[in-house]
Amino acid sequence: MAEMRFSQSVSARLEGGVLVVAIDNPPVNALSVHVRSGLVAALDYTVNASHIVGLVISGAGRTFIGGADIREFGTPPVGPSLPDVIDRIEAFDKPVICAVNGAALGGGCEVALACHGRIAGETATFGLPEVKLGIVPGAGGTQRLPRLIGTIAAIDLIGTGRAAKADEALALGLADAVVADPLTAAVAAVRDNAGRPLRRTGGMNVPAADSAAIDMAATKIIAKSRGQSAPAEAVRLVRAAGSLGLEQGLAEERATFLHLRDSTESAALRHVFFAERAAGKVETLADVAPRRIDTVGVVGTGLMGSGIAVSALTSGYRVVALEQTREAAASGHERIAGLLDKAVQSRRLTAEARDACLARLETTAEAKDLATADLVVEAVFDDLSVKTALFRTLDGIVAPGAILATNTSYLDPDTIAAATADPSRVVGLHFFSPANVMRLVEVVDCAKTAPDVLASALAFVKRLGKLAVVCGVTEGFIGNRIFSAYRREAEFMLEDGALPYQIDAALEAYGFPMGIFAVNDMAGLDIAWARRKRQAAARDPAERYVEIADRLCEAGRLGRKTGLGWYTYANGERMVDPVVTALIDAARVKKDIVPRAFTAEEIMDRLLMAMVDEGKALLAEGVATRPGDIDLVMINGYGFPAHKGGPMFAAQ
Ligand code: 3H9
Repeated sequence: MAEMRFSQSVSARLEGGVLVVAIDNPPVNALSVHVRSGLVAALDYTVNASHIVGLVISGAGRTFIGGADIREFGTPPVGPSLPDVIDRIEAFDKPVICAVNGAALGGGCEVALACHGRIAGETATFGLPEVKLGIVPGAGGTQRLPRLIGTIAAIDLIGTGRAAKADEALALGLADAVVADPLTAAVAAVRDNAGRPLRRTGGMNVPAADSAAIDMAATKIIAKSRGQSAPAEAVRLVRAAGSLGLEQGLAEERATFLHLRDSTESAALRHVFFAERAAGKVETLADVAPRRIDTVGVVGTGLMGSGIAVSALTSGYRVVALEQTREAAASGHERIAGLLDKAVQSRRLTAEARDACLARLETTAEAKDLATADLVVEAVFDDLSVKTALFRTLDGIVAPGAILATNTSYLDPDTIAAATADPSRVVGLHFFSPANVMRLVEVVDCAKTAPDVLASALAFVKRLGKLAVVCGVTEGFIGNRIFSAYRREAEFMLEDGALPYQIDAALEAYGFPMGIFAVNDMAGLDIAWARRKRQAAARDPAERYVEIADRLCEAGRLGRKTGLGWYTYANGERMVDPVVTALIDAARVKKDIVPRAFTAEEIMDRLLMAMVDEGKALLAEGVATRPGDIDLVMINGYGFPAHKGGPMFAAQ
């Protein structure tokens, strides 16, 4: 039978008395207004058609339904609303079964929950990721999911926003079956259920659970929420499902959803969502094909190099890791294998996947073994002469089409590129440590980087599952330049009257996992000290310079590794140290500064302004492309709380 069309994004065909509805709203089949109206039209059509026994809902392409259309948030509501569509599905007299071919997220999962059965394909995923957008599910998710899978499992899924793969969904009772061809199975399920009493999730009771275990699950979510409202609200609503009736629970959920949708927290997280999708997109590269990368060379297998090697291995690349001696290569192999073992222990990797990774790994002390690499990433000591010498050598070894990437944090990649005969093949890949864990990579578009080399670097980072932010050449790139500016401001406040613990407390209350002085202690104070000593001769004597960090280092206080830094450390705890307070006092006296009191608000205002001013400078210089890119770097590399949207967003 010919295709029927219910709206611009919803069509259907009849298959033996079953109306097979397809949602086709690229890119992710979001529940935009014409999808909602199309679903209602399909239900209306079916209700009056005696020859149709029921419906299957499916999604075209790789996704089932990616959720509500986030772009519609903030625009005037247009009916039918999603909760109304979903209530209609659940109450429908004929069976409605969904064929979940891919991701069923947010509103998409809520549509699935309201169906009378859920057949999953092998690549299906189910999740309610609303908390990641600063909201709670708003179309029944917090009320129907606990009825189907129990309160504790629902708190975990909704409170974290994580998605469950098909097998887990089956084990939880969220999917009824996992099959290779969900559409055919769903059509059969509609026929089986026709004329029988239907299983309506909203009509079920929430299974009883131990209240201490519920408390524990809730506490775990709230402890991780770093001051965000949505996770706690989601947990409250899921728990309420056990005591409130469906109607009252849905009303409570709707009110909370609408309130949070209009919050700054949600606006910030939506900004982050869209900034992430925009990052790494370079207009001029739209028609540029990336080069093929199968084998990745990694030079240096220290903390950074081994992390990069692990990332590449777990993403399916073959890796050749180079060290200076055979002994160092053997320890590098051990370090990489150790990281893979840890991933197996924490269940991020299966034992088989680890073995496959190790089979793709070669460690060597012979530079010529890098000849087969399509991309070489260096992670050696951050010294210009070391790096230029290395690039000169690599240039003579790798194939003409191979790409050379530097992981420098502060050196000028153009100078490094100039050591090669073909600087167009050089790009910066600034990973953050530990590279197998941290998502962010600053992709540095050097003066002579060829467009297809940049496109290849972006494709490589994407395949690693990481977040690429493109930036131009400047000392410290986006992140370290902003970090330096805000550290400078923190040190000015130190001299003017604030103490390290006060500044750290203000940052931590704002949502940073750790204040700047505690972070410096963790990273070690000696690297920045060495850089300051190198730069001393070039420093403008009229520029304000705070010497306190130098005095700390001279006193052997190099951070956590020495047990002493901006704080004293004992048994893993940081404590205010009167010796540091005395050093700070002495620095003030030396400059005739009379200390004054700072409020947490003033501290945060000044730190934010320092970040924003530097961010604006980076945009003006063309180093950063969009304010959102700067926000992503600070969120993913420097602990800026995502629910505040990053410094550029927060400053608006
Ligand atoms: C919700 O459902 C609330 C309800 O409870 C209650 C309502 C009453 N809307 O990520 P990608 C765009 S809240 C609009 O690169 P992938 C995205 O911007 C929602 N647009 O693809 C990008 O656009 P562009 C809960 C969306 O294949 C393009 O699609 N749902 C939406 O790597 C491709 O995106 C979520 O939070 C959307 N919902 O991953 C799920 N989603 O090409 C959010 C994506 O112009 N989405 N776009 O840059 C995802 O997690 C991933 O997009 C997904 C596909 C896994 C689906």
